[in-house]
Amino acid sequence: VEATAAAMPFNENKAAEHGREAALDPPEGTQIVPPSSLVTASTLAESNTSEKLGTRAEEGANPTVGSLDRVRVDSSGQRLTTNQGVPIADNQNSLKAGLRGPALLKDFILREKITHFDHERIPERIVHARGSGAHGFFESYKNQRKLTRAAPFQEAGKITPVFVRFSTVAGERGSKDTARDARGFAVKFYTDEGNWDLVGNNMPVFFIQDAMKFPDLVHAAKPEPHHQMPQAASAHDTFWDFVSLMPESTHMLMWLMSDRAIPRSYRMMQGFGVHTFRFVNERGQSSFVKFHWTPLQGTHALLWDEAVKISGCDPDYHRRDLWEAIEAGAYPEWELGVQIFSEEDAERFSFDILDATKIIPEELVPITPLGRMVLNRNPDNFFAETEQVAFCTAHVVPGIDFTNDPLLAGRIHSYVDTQLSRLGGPNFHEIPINAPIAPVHNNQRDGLHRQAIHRGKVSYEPNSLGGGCPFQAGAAGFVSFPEPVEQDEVRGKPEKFAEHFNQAALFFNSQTPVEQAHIAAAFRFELSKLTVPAIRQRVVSMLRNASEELAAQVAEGLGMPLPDAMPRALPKPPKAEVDVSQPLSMFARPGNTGVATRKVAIFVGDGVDGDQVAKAQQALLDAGAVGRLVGPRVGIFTAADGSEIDADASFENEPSVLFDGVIIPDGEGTAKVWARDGRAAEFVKDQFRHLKTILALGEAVAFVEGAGVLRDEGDPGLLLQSEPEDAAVNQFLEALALHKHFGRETDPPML
Ligand code: HDE
Repeated sequence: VEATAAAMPFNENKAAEHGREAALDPPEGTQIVPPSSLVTASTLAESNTSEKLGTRAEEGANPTVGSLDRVRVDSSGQRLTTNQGVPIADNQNSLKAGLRGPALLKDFILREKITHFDHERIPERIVHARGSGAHGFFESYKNQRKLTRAAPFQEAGKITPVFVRFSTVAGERGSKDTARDARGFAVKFYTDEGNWDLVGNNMPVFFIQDAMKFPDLVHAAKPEPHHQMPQAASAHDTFWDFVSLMPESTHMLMWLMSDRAIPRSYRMMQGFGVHTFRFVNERGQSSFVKFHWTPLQGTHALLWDEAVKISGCDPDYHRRDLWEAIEAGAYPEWELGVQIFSEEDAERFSFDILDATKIIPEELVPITPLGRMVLNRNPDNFFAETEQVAFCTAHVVPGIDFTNDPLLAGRIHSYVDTQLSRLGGPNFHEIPINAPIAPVHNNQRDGLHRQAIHRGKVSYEPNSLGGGCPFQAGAAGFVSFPEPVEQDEVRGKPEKFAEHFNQAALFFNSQTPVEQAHIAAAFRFELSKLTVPAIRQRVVSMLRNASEELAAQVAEGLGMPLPDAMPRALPKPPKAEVDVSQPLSMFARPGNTGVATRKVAIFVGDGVDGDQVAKAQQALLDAGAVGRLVGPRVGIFTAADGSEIDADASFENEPSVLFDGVIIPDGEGTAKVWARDGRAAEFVKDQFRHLKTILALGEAVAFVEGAGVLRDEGDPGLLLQSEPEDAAVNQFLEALALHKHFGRETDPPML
């Protein structure tokens, strides 16, 4: 039977659940063949054409598939069983003493089912609880042996499987995707010399310089402990109280108040390793590196009002976006690059390269591209993969090593430690998503949930009974970079760590006026939520050291006098090398994927011009964009030419904020119906307010203007054509590729 809903129109067995006859002879469950599109373990294995070494990547190929195959479960055509493999006769009724009698304790089937259910949840991550993952691969452009002996970079074209998890930081596991927050960008490389985790963020700096302050930061940022509010938001007293007492956070606050904190998509964010790491080559020579991921899709953001509304109508906005793009074959791609520099370079910089609140401007050290990462497969199971994946900064491979960044030191401890309670013991490396594809041999034994069955009687080294195996790898193994250490043991910070504002200024001064205005508005919003005026004052006084202009705007926006500037830790700060760095603006990276994956609403209703709808739909499809037919309700409408149009979305279930643009066709009286529908007018208003591309044709023009849209011939995103032009849809696509039309933006918004 084919797997359509029609094949199982209703539950045939329902009647047979009742009465004594049924209890003694339960019927077999209905079964259907799963849809052919369902990807099974065997079809995936067939598509696994990539080898680990020396091959070029192929679209759709994924080398992790083979290794996870052994644990995949595909239940199609299978009987229901207990965890012991015992077939279950009846999955509807518990065992009772008589049809109306008490349930019995000996019902091991009910007890097993409920007991397992009771323990389905594991503790969520203390930070980065909300996330989404995907599989893919990394492909090295060149052999980089001179630079590093790290396995992924040893051959041109070498493929290394990866699993990536993107996340917000502060919110709980079920919180909204579009919170104003940093985003995690964690990549697990399954290299043939073991797993390497590059656990980064979408911002290149951090709030604090020393791991000692991390629990304080997180306690301040999380919902306040007395009433557990607000969820997934930094706009509250404790967060701003803490950061305003920690001036080193100023630079990160600039990033956090910028549009980087409300990305349009996980696919449209940069990623950064944040700390300085080392590359070490075969000869043991080391260079310092900073890791950068650059999205081919460009860096794009939402507006704050849009983010707020999306959090209501689709809290899974980023998760859905990533999932749908991969399902549609529009595989997101990033280039991995590194800034490479020496110990001597580092000494010359005005800042300390061990200070995670500092970037290295690209003008000082340009980015060298190393390879590309493509995400081409969604997980089979969210819990098994995305929830149980355990990233650890301690997971490095030969060729990659740490530096003395004191924040990194704390992380090297924290990530392994937190998995012990989150994943319930020391064997979390055996969970399939965490297991390396490189073989694992050592004398660690036992512990909760051990999967491996170690053979033989030897679990120590040296041994003679096991032939000395597993034997130590010597120079072929991980050799720590021999960094000389000769200093007093102290609790303290180097002098250069005391300069807190140069790079906050650099960031602000490198933004376009549009981005600067958004930063000022974000500070205004966040600080307006505080209940303690003194905290507001402290933040603004801190901002004065980064930008007088910004501080003045924020103070004005809050209706408060400008406070004195915060005293600096370093009265005479060193001069910064650069005052402006253009790559720090999001506009520096428009991307090269055009309108692909952009979502467009095409309004429909009775009497709509069916030809215009069909042409718009086809043009969007051809351009790789996603067109949805949105009507006053879902279902069938009759177009002016008598044809039937099936709306798959409605003004109610897919409001404006879920679309990047709208096409409103002509029709016979259709626009009059829309004009009386408050939801349609709201839709158009929000499209306009959120700087999106609007194409209105024929009688729809009057409707759009009536909804409050301000006609402006100079606005490239406002295409109002009473006499529709032949090229209308192409003009729309060109405007859509610009993402947003910032020339339209005013504060407050005008309609
Ligand atoms: Fe994390 N961080 N972090 N962090 N972090 C965690 O590990 C921690 C920091 C980052 O998708 C935890 O497995 C300390 C910087 C990401 O599973 C925990 C310090 C950066 C993820 C932890 C930092 C990050 C985490 C919670 C300061 C950017 C999500 C659950 C010393 C470079 C990974 C877990 C995923 C997760 C500790 C600061 C990125 C508690 C102690 C800086 C992307 O171990």
